[in-house]
Amino acid sequence: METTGDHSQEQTDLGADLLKWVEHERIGQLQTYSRGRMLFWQGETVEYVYLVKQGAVKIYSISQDGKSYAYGVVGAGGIVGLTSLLQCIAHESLAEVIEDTEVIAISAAEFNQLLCTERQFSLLVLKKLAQGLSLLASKARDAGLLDVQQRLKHRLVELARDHGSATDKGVKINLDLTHEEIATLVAANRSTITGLLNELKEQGFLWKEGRHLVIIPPVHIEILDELTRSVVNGEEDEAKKWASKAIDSGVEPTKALNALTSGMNLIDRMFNRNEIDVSDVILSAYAMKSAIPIIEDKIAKSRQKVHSIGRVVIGTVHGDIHDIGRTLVAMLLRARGFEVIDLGINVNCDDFIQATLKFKPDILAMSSLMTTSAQEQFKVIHALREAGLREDVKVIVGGGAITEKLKQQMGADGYEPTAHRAVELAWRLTHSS
Ligand code: B12
Repeated sequence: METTGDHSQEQTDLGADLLKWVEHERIGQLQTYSRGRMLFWQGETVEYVYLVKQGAVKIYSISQDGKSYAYGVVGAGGIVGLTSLLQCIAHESLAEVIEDTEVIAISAAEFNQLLCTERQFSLLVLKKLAQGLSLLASKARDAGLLDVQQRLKHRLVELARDHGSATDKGVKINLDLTHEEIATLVAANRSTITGLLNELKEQGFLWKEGRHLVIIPPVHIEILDELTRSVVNGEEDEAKKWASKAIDSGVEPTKALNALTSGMNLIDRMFNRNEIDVSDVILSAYAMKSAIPIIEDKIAKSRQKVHSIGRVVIGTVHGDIHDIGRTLVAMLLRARGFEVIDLGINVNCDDFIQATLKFKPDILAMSSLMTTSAQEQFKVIHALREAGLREDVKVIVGGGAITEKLKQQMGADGYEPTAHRAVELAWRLTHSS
C-alpha cells in the first residue's frame, strides 16, 4: 500500500500544512504530469516520494492472475510512495495520474534525511501515516460488513469529499473515472458496478455532467440510508425521526419514499432467505407506514392548488391486503394534480365496476402483490367489457405480481413497476391526444 491519501477536513489541512512546510523550505522539485502518466510501477525501486499539490493519482496493484485492486485516489495534500520507502522495499503498487497533476517530488535520500533532522516534518508525516492507517481500517470494515451497493455509496461519498466541488444540486466528483476504475475502488466486478450505478441513477442519487459524476449532498445520502435502516429494523420512531429529518434537510420527497421502499425490498430478501419471520415483516411495514404521512404532508404542502388534471380510481384487488405500494401510487398521483379516489385494500370486482360507474374516472388503477390476486385484474377488465365500460376508462395495473407480459395478456392499457413511473404513465394516458 503506497498511499496516505486524505479523507477528512482535518486530513486535508494536515496535507496543506505539509505542502506549506515543504514549499517554504524549498524542498524537492515541482513536477507536472498529464492524465495517464505513471509516477511509478509495481516492483520499481523507490526513487522519489511525491507530495500531491493538485490533481489526482490512483494507487493500485495488479495480482499475478492479472486482476487489479485499487487502494484509493490520492488528491491534494496526499503523499505517494511513502510506505515502500519507510519499509525499504520496492513499490508494491502502481501510481497512475488520472487528472492533470502537480507534485513535489522529494528524492528518497532527502526524504529520509528530513525524517531524521526535521522534527516538524517528521511529525506531519507521522500524522498523515496514522490517518492513512485509520482510513484503511475503515475500508476493511466496509469490505466485511457492507454489501456492494453500500460500499459503492461510501466510496462515492469519499471521492466527493476528497475530489468534489459543490454544485447547486449536489457534489461534482472532479475525476474522470471509468466503471472499471470505480469497480476496483469498491472491490467488485465491473458489470456489478455498472448495474448499481444505473440503479443509483434511476433512484436519483447521482447523474452525469459531462464526464463527471455528480452525487446528491452526502448528508442526504446518510439520511436516506438511515430511513432504509429504520424500515429494515422495524423501528417506527426512528422511521418518523429520519423522515422528518429528510424533509427538514430538503431531501426530495420521492427519494425519501424510494429509501423506504428499498428497506421493504431488503426485508423481503431477508424473509425469503429465512433470516427473519413474518412478525419482522409486519414491524417493517408499520415503520414504513408511519413515515409515509410525514413525507406526504410535505408533498401536500408544496403542491400548488391546481385544477385536477384527471380522475383516478385506485384499489388493491380482492384477496390482497398489501396496501403500502398502492398508498404511494395514490399519494404521488395526488401530488401530480390528479384527483384520486382510493378504494383501499381487498376491493372486489363489483366494487371496481360500481366506482367506475359512479366516479367516471379517466383511469382505473389496480394494485396486486400476489400471483393469486393478479388473476382478479383479469376479472375486473373482463367485467368492464361486459358492462360496456371498457372504452370509457384507461386501466393501469401494477404491484409486485404484475409484469408487462401479464398486462398484455389481460388487455390493460399500461403497467409500470414503480409509483413514480405509474404517475408518468397516468399523465401519458390522459394527456396524449
Ligand atoms: C410488507 C409485506 C406484507 C405485509 C403487508 C403490510 C401492509 N400493510 O401492506 C404483511 C406482513 C401483512 C404481508 C402479508 C402477506 N404477504 Co406479503 N409481503 C410484504 C412485502 C415484504 C413488501 C410489500 C411492500 O409493501 N413493498 C413496498 C411497496 C412500496 O412496494 P409495492 O407494493 O411493490 O409497490 C410498488 C410498485 O409495485 C408500484 N405499484 C404498486 N401498486 C401499483 C399499482 C399500479 C397501478 C402501478 C402502475 C404501480 C403500482 O409502486 C409501488 C412503489 O414503487 C412483499 C415482498 C415485496 N418485496 O414486495 C411480500 C409479499 C408481497 N407477500 C407475500 C405473501 C405470500 C403474503 C402472505 C400471503 C403471507 C402469508 N403467508 O400470510 C400475506 C398476504 C395476505 C393477503 N391476503 O394479502 C408474497 C407474495 C408472493 C406472490 N408472488 O404471490 C410476497 C412477494 C413475499 C414473497 N417474496 O413471497 N405481507
